[in-house]
Amino acid sequence: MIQWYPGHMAKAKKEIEEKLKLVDIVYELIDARIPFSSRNPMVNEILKNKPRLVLMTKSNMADSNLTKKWENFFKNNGQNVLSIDSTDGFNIKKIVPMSKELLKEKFAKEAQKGLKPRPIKGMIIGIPNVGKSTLLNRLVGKKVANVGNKPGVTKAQQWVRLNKDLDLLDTPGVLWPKFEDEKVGINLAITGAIKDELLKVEDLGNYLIDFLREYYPNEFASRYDIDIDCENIDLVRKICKSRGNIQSIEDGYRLLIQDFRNTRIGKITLDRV
Ligand SMILES: Nc1nc2c(ncn2[C@@H]2O[C@H](COP(=O)(O)OP(=O)(O)O)[C@@H](O)[C@H]2O)c(=O)[nH]1
Ligand SMILES: [Mg+2]
Repeated sequence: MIQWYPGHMAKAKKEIEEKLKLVDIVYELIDARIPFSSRNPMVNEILKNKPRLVLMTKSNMADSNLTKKWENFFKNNGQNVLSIDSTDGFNIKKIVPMSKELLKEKFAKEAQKGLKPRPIKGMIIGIPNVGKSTLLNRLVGKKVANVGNKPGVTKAQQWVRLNKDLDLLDTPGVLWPKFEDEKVGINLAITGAIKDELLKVEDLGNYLIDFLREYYPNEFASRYDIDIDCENIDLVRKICKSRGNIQSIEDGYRLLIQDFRNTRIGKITLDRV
């Protein structure tokens, strides 16, 4: 499995801590399909008391019942949460009003001191592939991410002005995923958050089959029009057969995972509350 060495972790942590000083609020992105597995275990330690809005991305790919349960779970733990989708724009317009509400007191105090009204300063953080760049681009309404990487473009453009209400740091903070828990690693690989080459496709596929059979039997059976009540290997054979052109069992597993990633099986959440 890909590894974050202690040195990398320390560096990523330090980079985010440096940027934290510059912002009023942090947008912590987690994937609505894996709200537990896509959360960095040290995020609380890094963010401390910084105002935070948890954004569950890719919610149009997740099971809406589970998304509601996860929202309630976070709220019950005293966290501010909003499920969004950066591809179809779902709930994106709520981000600024919710941020204003969260920072009401801070801004009221500044006004009392006679300071001029100013935009909120925010930053986006999250593990790779959770949707940081897509959200930034969506909020700005054009491609801005990675502007600093092009030759000839200086890093001067540190802030992106979204509107009169919100400025965002143009480079999101990248957090590392957690690897201690095997199940978490599998969930990250199935959703495509980490490279799956280092995990056996059979292991991922068998995990997914068992999960779908237990929690989404109808969606699973109807996707391939098969009876799913059999050994996994036979089930994969049936999947291969349902698609005439699939030769090897391994390719059958691969197809299944690909179908999951493209939401062809259904809107599925892998982390239960
Ligand atoms: N359906 C859906 N896909 C998303 C969403 N946000 C990001 N993606 C997709 O997830 C992949 C990774 O997104 P990206 O923004 O590059 O992730 P980053 O590594 O955190 O910057 C891309 O294929 C995006 O199109 C979302 O809200 N909904
Ligand atoms: Mg990115």
